[in-house]
Amino acid sequence: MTIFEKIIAREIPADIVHEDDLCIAFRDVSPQAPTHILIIPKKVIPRIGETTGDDQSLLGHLLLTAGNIATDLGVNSTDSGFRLVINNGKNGGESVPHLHIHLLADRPLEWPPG
Ligand code: DGP
Repeated sequence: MTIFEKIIAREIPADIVHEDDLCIAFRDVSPQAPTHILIIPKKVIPRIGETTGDDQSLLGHLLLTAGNIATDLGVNSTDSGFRLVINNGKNGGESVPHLHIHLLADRPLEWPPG
């Protein structure tokens, strides 16, 4: 069981900002920006590269939820803005093998990423 499954099961604490039937979102324990939220499906999926057509609506839900959270947190404007990131595998920087979308905001973010 990954650390994220334990957060879903409330076996370890997290600063949860959203929860619904399909997903949960909480603040990253090691924030890389003043606002750093992780949006994760409750379904156990290791990474985006292992999703299938069966996950189409779930993936759409995760993205819509990320946008809604950005709105709730006041960063969904062209003046402020935010970035969504999905790390996949070793070169992608994945460290927790449970699909998650990073939502980063409240500082200027460089491009290209490091
Ligand atoms: P990634 O490197 O893309 O797999 O991102 C994993 C993120 O998960 C990383 O930014 C740190 C975060 N993280 C790891 N363990 C915990 C935890 O126990 N609680 C919370 N809130 N975040 C965690």
